[in-house]
Amino acid sequence: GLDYPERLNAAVELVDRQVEAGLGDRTALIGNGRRRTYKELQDWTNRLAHALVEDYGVVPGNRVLIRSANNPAFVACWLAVTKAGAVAVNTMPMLRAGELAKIVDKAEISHALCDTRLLEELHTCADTSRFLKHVIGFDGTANHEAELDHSALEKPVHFEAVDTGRDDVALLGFTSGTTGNPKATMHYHRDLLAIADTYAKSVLQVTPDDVFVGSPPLAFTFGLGGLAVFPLRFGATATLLEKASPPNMIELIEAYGATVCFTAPTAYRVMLKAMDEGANLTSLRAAVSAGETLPAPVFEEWKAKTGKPMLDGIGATEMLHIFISNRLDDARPACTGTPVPGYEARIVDDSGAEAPRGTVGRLAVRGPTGCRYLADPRQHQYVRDGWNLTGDAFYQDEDGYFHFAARTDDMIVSSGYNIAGPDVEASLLKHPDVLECAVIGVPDDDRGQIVQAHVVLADGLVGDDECVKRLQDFVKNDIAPYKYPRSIRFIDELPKTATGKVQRFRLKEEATL
Ligand code: 3SK
Repeated sequence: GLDYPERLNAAVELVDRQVEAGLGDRTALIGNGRRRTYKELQDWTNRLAHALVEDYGVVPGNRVLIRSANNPAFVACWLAVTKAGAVAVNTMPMLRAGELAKIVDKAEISHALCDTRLLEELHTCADTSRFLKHVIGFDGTANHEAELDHSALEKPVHFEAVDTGRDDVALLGFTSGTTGNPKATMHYHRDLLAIADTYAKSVLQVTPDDVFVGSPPLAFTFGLGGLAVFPLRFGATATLLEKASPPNMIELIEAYGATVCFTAPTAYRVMLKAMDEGANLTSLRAAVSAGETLPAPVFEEWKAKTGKPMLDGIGATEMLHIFISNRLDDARPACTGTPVPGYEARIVDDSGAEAPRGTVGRLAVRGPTGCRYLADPRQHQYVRDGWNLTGDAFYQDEDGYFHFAARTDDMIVSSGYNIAGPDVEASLLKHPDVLECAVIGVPDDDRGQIVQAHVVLADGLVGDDECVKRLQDFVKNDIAPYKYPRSIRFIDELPKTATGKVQRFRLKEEATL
């Protein structure tokens, strides 16, 4: 159940409990070509925690930034910070000094643990920071246990975890900023367990035999859940990739017989192609797709080629992880599924009243995790009467299943028609010439807005007038003709956040006809 004891430290529950339960010799992490057992991870984490407390003066409540690609050292550092009762702030490796400075200021970061390959930008940020006083390097490539500036190896392997409360903040998750304006969300020790004990337990049905693989950064709560919390909570194995391209994921799936994959639809499309060339992905029993809408053709092709469903789901950094999802034995195309047991969801209109079935409105959700912004006046806009109001427009069908319509800011109003940008994207993606696309509304004197598609063409194709006409005719025949993109621009790649979400706001900023 989710009835956690009042005194609770999430890192203890994720690692020490597995050792106590006799799983110490099982593999917890695979990365940099090496396996680490639960016992090794426990020892490593404890040494790091000693170093944090004794050599760097970390005290409970300190905010500690971690900067690294996905590797075992990242996980060990995160667990050590949590065991020491500090608040982890996990960050993407590609952030620059300016972006890091915003996080450091907002979260009042006192210490930073950083892969030595990524120190430069952090030092630049620390040079002018009034908060960040300790920048501590670790070797993320380590074939030995990562040391904090070489101070952890000599420490004892036993560490008495700080006696945190279940409602103490353990993690600050920064939203990845599809709107360019990041916010910090606070999550408690119990939240970290609740996402595993709801979604991972009842939807993924994780067992100690599972092997996880995936692309989302650990710095994004989607990745932290999928590639650390979920496997560790159930004594399973996480494989970690610093560069999680589809070929690298395929290599791990084949090498370790991975059973659960977390990635985005674009990567699954590439994996589907690779299967035609012989890639063997039969070990996967759950292919989780989130972060972007899953096009129905990708879902269907995956089903046809593997005999297994893709698990589309929606989560949010505010909610920590996935709260609506398809099920392994009940997955429908072009559908996000039903609330994860423990969560409730409904569609509301502008006044906050529940909308009738079939009506597009704002998705509201509540459950064991929820939004608590750190010092942000937008808190009351996001949470009303205990319901978290997401930025997504959905509708609920007659059977109670939830369907994505658009981000609330991706609805396009053109000549009085409401057009959901993702509908047009889904249509364009069915055309073989289109590799990826993003649709936005751009201002138009006659129509208020018109639909503009930004298209990445399949290899070798030329974006000429004929191609524009071909794609427009295709959409007119495929969905209601008023939705067709009156303007099409061809680009080499779509602007994306570090977590793979398309930044439509960037396209809007640049939009000219
Ligand atoms: O859908 C998302 O963007 C998301 C965010 C945080 C955690 C999990 C997910 C799927």
